[in-house]
Amino acid sequence: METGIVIKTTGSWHIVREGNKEPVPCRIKGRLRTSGLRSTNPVAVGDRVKFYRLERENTGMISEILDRKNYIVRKASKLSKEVHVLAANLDQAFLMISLVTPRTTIRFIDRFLATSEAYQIPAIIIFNKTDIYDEELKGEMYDLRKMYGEIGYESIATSAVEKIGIDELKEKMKDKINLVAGNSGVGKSTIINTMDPSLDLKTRPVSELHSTGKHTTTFSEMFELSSGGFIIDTPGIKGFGIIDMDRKEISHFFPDIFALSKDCQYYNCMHINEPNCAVKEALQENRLSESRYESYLSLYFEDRGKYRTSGY
Ligand SMILES: Nc1nc2c(ncn2[C@@H]2O[C@H](COP(=O)(O)OP(=O)(O)OP(=O)(O)O)[C@@H](O)[C@H]2O)c(=O)[nH]1
Ligand SMILES: [Mg+2]
Ligand SMILES: [Zn+2]
Repeated sequence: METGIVIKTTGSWHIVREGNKEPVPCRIKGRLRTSGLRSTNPVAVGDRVKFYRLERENTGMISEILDRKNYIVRKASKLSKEVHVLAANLDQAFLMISLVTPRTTIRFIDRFLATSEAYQIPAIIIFNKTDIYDEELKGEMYDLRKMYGEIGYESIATSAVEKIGIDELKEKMKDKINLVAGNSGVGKSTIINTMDPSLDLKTRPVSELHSTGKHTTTFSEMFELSSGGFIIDTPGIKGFGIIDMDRKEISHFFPDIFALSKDCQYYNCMHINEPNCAVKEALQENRLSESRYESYLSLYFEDRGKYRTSGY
């Protein structure tokens, strides 16, 4: 029995890599013990597995999934209660966004950040395509980086075209397992190619994305970077719902709101319309960003459909 790491999964085949040996396509042996998570995929990229090689063919069988240090999920579909595990055993998650072509919504950013808080995975925001931001968008990026920086989120500004921020990314990803997620077309695969041209990942103009409606990257896959560390390229995410999160807990995953809430009159204040709510006071005094509060509300009222937002 050998222990390896899943670097790609496509349907019933899971590609397992062990050290520097040639990766082996594996199937799953029987029913695996799972963590009780209702997920559409039993094995995810980043999973550490026990497997054995089948003699004649160059394939293998996975017999066990080792306990996950962590994982990150997205909803399998808008209405489904099932989740899709995007990746497991991550050191950090990069959310790549763009302010134009395509524009990532603030709501989407906050959902991603709250999800990574819930799963205790450090998140870093990448602002890509800065070469096509006009003065107004540059100003907006400045404000957003400042706002998120004050909450404690690091961010990096990049351009694959002008090769900006690439060394900074390499440095941040060194010796770690890194996830890169974000909407389709923001440039995830392109930036990875810029960091390591030998990977030669498939990329496609955003204009073509609209005509086919399909993502260019269709399966998550882990690569070793020549500059050190591993990177997981993922297909563009549309929905990013928070799963199995008690409504009362949502504010715990907004560090800025959570910090303020200790001064609310009621220990169980939901910061909606309770008296002497320190969160609402901070909002009125511009000590809490309106967009953050709105993102909180949109998650809080999600089930009721009241604040359901479009765009993802
Ligand atoms: N101007 C500009 N274009 C970029 C930049 N990075 C990527 N692009 C372009 O954006 C388009 C989409 O890039 P991809 O790398 O395929 O996007 P992706 O995020 O991997 O998309 P999916 O695989 O569908 O999730 C391509 O035409 C890239 O050339 C950038 O920094 N500046
Ligand atoms: Mg891609
Ligand atoms: Zn409150």
